[in-house]
Amino acid sequence: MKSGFVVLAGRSNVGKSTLLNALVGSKVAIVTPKAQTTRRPVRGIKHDARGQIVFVDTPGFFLGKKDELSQKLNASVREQLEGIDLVIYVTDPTREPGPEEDDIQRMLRKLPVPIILAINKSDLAPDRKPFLMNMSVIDVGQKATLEISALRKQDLNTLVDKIFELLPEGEPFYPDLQLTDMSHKDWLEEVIREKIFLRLDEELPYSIHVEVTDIEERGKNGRRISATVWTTDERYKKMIIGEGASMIKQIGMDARQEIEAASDMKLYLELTVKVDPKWPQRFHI
Ligand SMILES: Nc1nc2c(ncn2[C@@H]2O[C@H](COP(=O)(O)OP(=O)(O)OP(=O)(O)O)[C@@H](O)[C@H]2O)c(=O)[nH]1
Ligand SMILES: [Mg+2]
Repeated sequence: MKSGFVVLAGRSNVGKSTLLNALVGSKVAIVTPKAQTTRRPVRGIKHDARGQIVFVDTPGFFLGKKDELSQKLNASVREQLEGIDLVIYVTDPTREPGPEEDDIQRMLRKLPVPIILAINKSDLAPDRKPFLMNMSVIDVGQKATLEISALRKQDLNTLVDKIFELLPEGEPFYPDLQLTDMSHKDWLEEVIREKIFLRLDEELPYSIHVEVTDIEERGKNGRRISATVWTTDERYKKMIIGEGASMIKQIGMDARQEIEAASDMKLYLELTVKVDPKWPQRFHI
């Protein structure tokens, strides 16, 4: 049997979390079209007759901002690259490779483990991928270069075959049915944060953090969840709540729908928006 830790690394928005979910076969990580969606190094476990792969999703490497959260996210990527067995370097041919790509490549070249370069979004038409050529000449000493589509689940079998080829022999790390290492509370916070990211415009999501404060069982099939949505500015708080609380209601409905569908329970979700300019300092990954 084979087993090992495989880190998904790459800049923001290339599709690392989409790929994690596709490889595990279940929605473990949240996905949005906005940069810096992933904040925690979520693990997703793939069980296979050949062995077990523990995929580690990382935050997108991001150089544009010098704020505290971005620094922590970048530090987390570096940390996750230690003590692992393999890296999948995910790239996106729709966007021009910037300084982030150079930085990631410098980091990867120093690693003592095999690398697979996965050029994602192969489902898109050629005119949507003007930087495909730039991606296909990347050389970080990788063992293989593959074009895949995480969204359409194309060529993922080839990717998994290659991973098993390169993984060391070993015993499984997690029991058979476990698909993630995330706690239920963390998962709830992530789902709520995803819904906020999807509803709100542009920069606002980055100033938001969700904290589940209470989970209370209500009878046999009911549950009441209280969560605080932290933001850094009074102005943002107004936007999250919306006219006549319309935005926060909508976000609550979106989140409730997904959580109910996943847990088969009736849910009462109570969201409170609070301001704390210092939450990024309190944030632990
Ligand atoms: N067309 C296409 N879109 C994709 C594919 N994979 C991901 N996407 C889209 O790309 C966007 C970003 O996807 P994520 O999976 O959140 O990207 P990420 O790399 O995890 O981003 P961060 O967590 O911010 O670092 C979403 O809108 C996805 O739907 C793909 O194979 N094809
Ligand atoms: Mg992500």
